[in-house]
Amino acid sequence: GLATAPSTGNELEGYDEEQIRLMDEVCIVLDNDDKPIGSASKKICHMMKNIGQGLLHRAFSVFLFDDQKRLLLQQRATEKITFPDMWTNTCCSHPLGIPGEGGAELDAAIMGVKRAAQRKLQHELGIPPSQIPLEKFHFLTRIHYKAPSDGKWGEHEIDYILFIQADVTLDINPNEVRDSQYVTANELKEMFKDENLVFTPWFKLICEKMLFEWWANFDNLEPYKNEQGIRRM
Ligand code: DMA
Ligand code: MN
Repeated sequence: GLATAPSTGNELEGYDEEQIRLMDEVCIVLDNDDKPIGSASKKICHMMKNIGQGLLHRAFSVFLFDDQKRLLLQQRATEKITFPDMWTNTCCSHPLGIPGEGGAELDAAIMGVKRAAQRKLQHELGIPPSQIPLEKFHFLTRIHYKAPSDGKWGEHEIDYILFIQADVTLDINPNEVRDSQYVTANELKEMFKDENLVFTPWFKLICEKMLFEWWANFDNLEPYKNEQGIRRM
């Protein structure tokens, strides 16, 4: 396995208690080709000193659209340990080392991230799973990216991009989400011009390289779905 730096135990001092607790979640550790090679805590996976050693884990990013094709954005809570207060796509998190969320082959991995997405859309935004059935999620592609949050924490992930169009009710978890807003593509482009708003690095990457093209082709997404390759960013 991959040698990670020993934890000194005080890395989480001063952060929100619930967010500290969530750092015990078990993430899926990957090789560069998205094959699971083990597991490690969310805390271990997000420490820059381990990322610097090559530690890589599986993640997902959901883009949820309403019936008018507006995208639901969220602003991350101040309590988040990584990327607090930043605006981003509807919901991001990790499939965990629990039954149903893993998978070595792409088809099983896609099913695993859809289950994780349903779980986290409920946890962060209070969306009932019945409003977002698994078969409504569409897998587009995977991106492999690395991004520091601050000196101590960061991301290094293979991130599964999922689209879903659904009418949902929200019951925001304030420990996760500070604000939310539906936007059109033009409204999002206007938000990017506002110097007072900060966006997560993965959301900016996905927007620059793919999102606006997908969004413009919303009614003809078939050619963009189920991409087999991993986009390295
Ligand atoms: C992690 O998101 C996943 C990506 C794609 C950055 P997150 O920090 O919001 O995870 P969680 O909600 O589990 O804290
Ligand atoms: Mn992560």
